[in-house]
Amino acid sequence: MERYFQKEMECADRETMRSIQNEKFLKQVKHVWDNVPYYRKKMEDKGVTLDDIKSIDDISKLPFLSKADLRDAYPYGLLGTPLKDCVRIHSTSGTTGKRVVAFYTQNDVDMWEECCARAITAAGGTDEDVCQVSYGYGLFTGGAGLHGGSHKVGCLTIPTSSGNTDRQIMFLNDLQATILCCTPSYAAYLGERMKEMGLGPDDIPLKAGIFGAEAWSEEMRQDIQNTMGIKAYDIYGLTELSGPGVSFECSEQSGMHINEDHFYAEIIDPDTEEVLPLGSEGELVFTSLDKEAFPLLRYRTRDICCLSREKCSCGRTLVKMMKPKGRSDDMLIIRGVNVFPSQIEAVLLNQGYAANYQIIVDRVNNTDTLDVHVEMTPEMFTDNLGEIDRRQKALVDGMKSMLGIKAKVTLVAPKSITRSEGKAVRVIDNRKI
Ligand code: DLL
Repeated sequence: MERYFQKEMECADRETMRSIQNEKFLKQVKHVWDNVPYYRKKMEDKGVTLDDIKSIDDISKLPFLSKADLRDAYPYGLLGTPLKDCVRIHSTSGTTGKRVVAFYTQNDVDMWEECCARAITAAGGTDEDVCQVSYGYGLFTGGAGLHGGSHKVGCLTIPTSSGNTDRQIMFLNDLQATILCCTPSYAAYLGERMKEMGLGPDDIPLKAGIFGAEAWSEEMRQDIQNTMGIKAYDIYGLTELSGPGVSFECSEQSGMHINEDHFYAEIIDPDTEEVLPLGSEGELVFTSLDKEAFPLLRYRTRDICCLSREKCSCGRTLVKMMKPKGRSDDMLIIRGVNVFPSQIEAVLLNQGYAANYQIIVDRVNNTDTLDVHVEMTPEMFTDNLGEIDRRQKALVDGMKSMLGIKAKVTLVAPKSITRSEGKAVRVIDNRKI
């Protein structure tokens, strides 16, 4: 039987949801107009005033916000409430330029945690469950978000944070955790370590995993599900909007339901900024509908995906977003061809490798080079050069047909590529240096 955390919202009919969105949207725009001079100026520069926004259908009149705006307004420029009403900040892990800092009032934290509670419930979580949160705690939103959600559901929460892998496995075992929350790359690493320790799917009581914060393929899902004997659910979100729980997967595991009573989604063409019809692939843009401290209107996420309103067997009516392929800024352009790391990963997993790889891009004599280092699994490890050559060739061919360009593939020994405890770093692009 499907369980819901807030059924009236998760299963609302279209008309009801649209009217909730409409009402909240008008309030949110007024809140921004009145309290966020940075965005109000952007509206005025575009010749738009509050009078032009009469319903959510007028959303396309509003200007977009980008990460550059958030950096520009750092730290307080987009704050919608007095600082004394805020109770928390979180921050993105941005490696370049200023970090983005997001602010939360207590109501914002409650809304965010409820979104995470919806995700945990959709993964089968109840107050009978033991939920181990192995996302990093701190400025990163993964730990705090799922932790709060787990409390709201009433699970016994184990706040391990990430790292110390053997201790993670000890707690999973000793405290009989039934739900594991971490990045998919860390889940894969935990699975690998369990295997090494002689623990199979039947030795641990885990039943579900809630894995997100980075792009991961269907093949990787299968791999993790088989190794741990669990159902692996995707969860998506970003610090700017709250954190994890902007959208979440249900038992159908075919895309993530967006909590659209809080976040209104649009898909645009990233080059022309034109809004695209339902089902088209493009950049995901979100408008928060009821945030207080850090309201964002038409925020460009850079994530590439598409939306679907196909009926879902779980009974939820919330619009779904398909797995993001990765960010448009993760997309590599190699000799003029668009390449997403997730495409390379799909080729590897299809040929029986684990997701332990590194992509190295460089420019030699004005030509881009693409080198992929792929770790052999212990079972396939060999010093037979003919066999290694055959395997490398099969990967080169697989990548050629997936990407349309030739990559150089080097097979490396098991365990030679550093494992990730949070978001995996898959790409080294030496062209930028
Ligand atoms: O990664 C929040 C989060 C924590 C989501 C835990 C899920 C679980 P940021 O660090 O701000 O926040 O990074 C946000 O990560 O724009 C996407 O590019 C990517 N991302 C997040 N979830 C997914 C996912 C958190 N399920 C950025 N699939 C987003 C693909 C994801 N990409």
